[in-house]
Amino acid sequence: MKKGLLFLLLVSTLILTSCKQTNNEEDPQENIIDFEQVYPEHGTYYQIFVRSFADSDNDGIGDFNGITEKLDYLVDLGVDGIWLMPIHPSPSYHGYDVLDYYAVNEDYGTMADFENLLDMSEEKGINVIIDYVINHTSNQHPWFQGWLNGEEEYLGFYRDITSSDDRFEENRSIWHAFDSGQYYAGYFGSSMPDLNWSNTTVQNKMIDIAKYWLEKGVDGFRLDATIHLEGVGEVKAPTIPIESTLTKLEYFEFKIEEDYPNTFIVGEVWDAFSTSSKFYQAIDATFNFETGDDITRAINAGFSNDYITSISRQLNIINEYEDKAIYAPFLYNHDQDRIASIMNDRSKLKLAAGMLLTLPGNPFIYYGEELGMKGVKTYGPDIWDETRRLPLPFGDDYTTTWFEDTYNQNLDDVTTQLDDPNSLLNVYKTLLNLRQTNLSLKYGKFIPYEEASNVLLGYYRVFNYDDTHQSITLVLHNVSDGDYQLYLDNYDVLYYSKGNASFTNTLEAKSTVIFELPIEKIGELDEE
Ligand SMILES: [Ca+2]
Ligand SMILES: [Ca+2]
Ligand SMILES: [Ca+2]
Repeated sequence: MKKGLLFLLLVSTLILTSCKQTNNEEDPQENIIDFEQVYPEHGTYYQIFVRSFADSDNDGIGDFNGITEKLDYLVDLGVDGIWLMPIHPSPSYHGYDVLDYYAVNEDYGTMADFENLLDMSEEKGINVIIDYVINHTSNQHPWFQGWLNGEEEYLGFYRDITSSDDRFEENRSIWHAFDSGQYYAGYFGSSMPDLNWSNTTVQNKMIDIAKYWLEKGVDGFRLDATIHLEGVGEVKAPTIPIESTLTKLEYFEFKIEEDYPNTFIVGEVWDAFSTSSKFYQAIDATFNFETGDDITRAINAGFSNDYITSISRQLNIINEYEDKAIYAPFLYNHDQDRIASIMNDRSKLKLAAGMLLTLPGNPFIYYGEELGMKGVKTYGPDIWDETRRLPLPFGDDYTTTWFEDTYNQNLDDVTTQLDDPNSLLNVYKTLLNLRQTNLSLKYGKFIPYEEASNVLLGYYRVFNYDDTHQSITLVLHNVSDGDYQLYLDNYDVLYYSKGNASFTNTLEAKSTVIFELPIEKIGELDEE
């Protein structure tokens, strides 16, 4: 009896298996693959300054619950993840001088509020990465206070030298006096002492902190000031700062991924791409600080001789790191003037969005960019970058009031722009949602368009997974001030920045069009 039953079970299993195989052969696309599992670290990110984003309890300051209650705005916008600028207790408004890496800033809420934000984000399919200030602490951090007092536990946590030391002469301004004839390193000023990354206790402490937040459910980190870990003048010659930093970072990433695979780590290496790309040796991504200027220059000049070749060159460099490397373009961030202050023209801003959000990798959007928010540095005794980090105008009582905004009084708020089909916000929404549903735009290879010119910037995005899942798009930007006549096959228009219905083979001045191409075209382009 038992044998007979087993036989029957085996036969039915075989039948089921063969049915499945037959189906696959008939239609390979039936074989559904969850590409978010295949490429778990890919997606577009939205950078949030928590203090300025959304206020849930009407104290004027943005908070975790505000973000949680506005998650639907982000889901609707079509981003895949958020990067929260520093969330830890800090004596400053910006938080880049951390007092306690294991706690959250009470201005922003409680740990329970933060954990709830993580839970709700996961439920709604939004990844969360947090700013991790690894180069330095606050000078009020217990580690630094203990180190100053000469407590044994903190020996070697920071760097100290005497003026006779040759390191002091190399980069004099980063050394700050703390005792007669003794100095400590603080690249960003005396209130932010640099941790000594040559010290293995410090390295391990920083790895432990990362794991603490990963255990809570964050999906990764934006590493602050990554290039300064072993900065110039901070480490003694003949040590080469970048190589020394890369060794430390490689260990950091290795130890983290050992326990938490698929952690997304993106570093701030504010330098030319030729330098920042070296960090792909150690971490998943570094922000591309050239993208914003390249896009702005091409749009403002009305032409570019090298935009496409420069991106191709950059992608070739990082592709040497294979799957691990993720391109991370962005326009501008919290340390820079906002793009709407650089180009105050809706068509130009829509074109910039089209140029950014059709690039490979993980594009980052700075909160408010989707509205055309303005903001520039203010030169004053007390105010500096606050005016680049102003309250997001939601148009409801979530809008924060911690800082008076004199730059965006005439800007249409979120509520108004959502109702306006021609708004910049709706352009971001359309592009981001298209990118989420189109495999080529999200994951595809970047191949320059052969008919491109210095006013018609163009590229294909080609996705070919095992020859079973394929998609191909052609992206064209007219950066000039005149219309551009296209002579193309009757391709499907996926997106036109002037409104899909109005596209009639004329690509208007300062506009973007995206076509879906027939799969057969892949054979011609994807011949490697
Ligand atoms: Ca609040
Ligand atoms: Ca340093
Ligand atoms: Ca990773």
